[in-house]
Amino acid sequence: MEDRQPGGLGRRNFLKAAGLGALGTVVAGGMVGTLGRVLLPQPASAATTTLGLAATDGYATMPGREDDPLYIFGFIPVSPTATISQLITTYKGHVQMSAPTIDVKQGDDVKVTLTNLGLIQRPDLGDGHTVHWHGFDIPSPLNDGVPETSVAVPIGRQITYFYRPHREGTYMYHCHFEDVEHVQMGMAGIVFVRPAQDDTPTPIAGFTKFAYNDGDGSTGYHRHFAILLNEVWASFHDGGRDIQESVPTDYDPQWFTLNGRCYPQTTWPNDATPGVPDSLRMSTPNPNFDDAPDHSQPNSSLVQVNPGERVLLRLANLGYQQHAMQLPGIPMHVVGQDASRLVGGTDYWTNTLYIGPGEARDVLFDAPAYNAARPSGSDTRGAYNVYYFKNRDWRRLSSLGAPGDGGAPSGMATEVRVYANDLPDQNVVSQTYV
Ligand SMILES: [Cu+2]
Repeated sequence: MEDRQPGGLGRRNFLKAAGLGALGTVVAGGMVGTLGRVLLPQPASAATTTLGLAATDGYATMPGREDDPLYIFGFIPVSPTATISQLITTYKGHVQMSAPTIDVKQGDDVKVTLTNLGLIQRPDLGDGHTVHWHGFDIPSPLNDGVPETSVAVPIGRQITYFYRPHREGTYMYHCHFEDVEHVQMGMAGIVFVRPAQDDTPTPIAGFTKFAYNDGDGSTGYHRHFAILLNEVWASFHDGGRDIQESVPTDYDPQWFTLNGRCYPQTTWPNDATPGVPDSLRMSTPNPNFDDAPDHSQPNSSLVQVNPGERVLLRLANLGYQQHAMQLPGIPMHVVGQDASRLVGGTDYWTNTLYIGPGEARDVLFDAPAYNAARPSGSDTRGAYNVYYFKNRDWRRLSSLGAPGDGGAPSGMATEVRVYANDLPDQNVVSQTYV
């Protein structure tokens, strides 16, 4: 019964075309691709990563809406061993935007437990949530987070997704339940897979960390930063809060964000940075609570580097518009696209990086020398030179259609700060110092 599709590949002809007369050939030939992955016995994982995410709602602070926080949905990192009732008591209504960056290693087992805490502002909604790892090879629909083909997590329940990432690169993740709405409401973040080559016992071209298994160190880096590009359209958020419908084709965002923040808050440190003062935290009054304000946007986009270091920007766009990003004064070397290394001369240098919705880019640059004669500013790490990583479109450097204080940029911009030479080695992705 093979060859049911004229001109197509039936099962037998597919095996022939792949040079696979018998399944044993798959193993002997080291066949890669979907067939090989499904059939080959997999080696034991090197390690297991266990993560907890809770899905709920909350409020974020946007420029011009400081006194009227924006209603959001999202993921917040939680203990994977906490009970559902503990999580509801602690986190329901206190979500963050964007979702935490997930850092995993090629070949590891990864278990992500998602708990749906429900929505405190909209108890009338029975929405489920899922975790969808966008761009992954996931052979099991159950773990792919597309509710129409598997399951969603109902309110008050949890599920543990299982992955073993086989391909390194920069990806993204988002909720796939009524995804046009839930993604825009804030349920999106970056997940990346570090390559097995990071275990190299001897440096390759002077590097010990790499974007991809390149074999020659061409994607090596000293520091890496994960930055999620997005837009925020008030109608979806206010309509969600007020039980009003929004028409997605009217999409007309007022804010343009990096990791859920607008400039200059994009340059504030991560909320988790030791010693960060409250004045540099994204504190959001939560209309539903009388207790301490939420830290609704904890993820910085600040890029702090020493002169001469090679820097990897892990970029993903989960907005609904294409963005054109520039880093004036520093050429950008694009070495990866959509979690694939650009090989055979397809890597490119550019001063304008285009990135569409649902797309990812891996961009390397070399930090320039520090120019002591022309400091741009200083912080507790000392004086620094600034280079702006920013949207090319001036309208996307505004918020609510207006520039920032004193005519400064707002919106989709952050800073690359080049210090004299005193930053310690980076321990975690997107590490910030105060
Ligand atoms: Cu959702």
